[in-house]
Amino acid sequence: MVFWVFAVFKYEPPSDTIRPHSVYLFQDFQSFLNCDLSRTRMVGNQTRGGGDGFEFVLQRWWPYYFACGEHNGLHCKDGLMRFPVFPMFRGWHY
Ligand SMILES: *[C@@H]1O[C@H](CO)[C@@H](O)[C@H](O)[C@H]1NC(C)=O
Ligand SMILES: [Cu+2]
Repeated sequence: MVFWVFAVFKYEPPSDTIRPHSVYLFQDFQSFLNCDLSRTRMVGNQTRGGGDGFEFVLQRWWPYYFACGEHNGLHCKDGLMRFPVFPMFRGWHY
């Protein structure tokens, strides 16, 4: 049996009134804590979150750490735009 776990990201694309956002995936928890973007991978650029957003496949049962990468981590540092994702196995449902 194959099953997929996704994180779904949805954010407004930039406009006159909306400041841009983006999604970066950290390689380690320490970088996440410090909002250190030097060891990250962009998974969603500024326009990618528009419409229905996009899905990011979580391939392993371990924590994923995401943050907005704008202004060199400022949105991350202000505490609002970073979050961990813990894929959880909730059992089989029939
Ligand atoms: C952002 O990502 C989308 C979807 O992957 C792509 O079509 C678009 O060209 C990208 N925009 C920029 C500015 O890189
Ligand atoms: Cu942001």
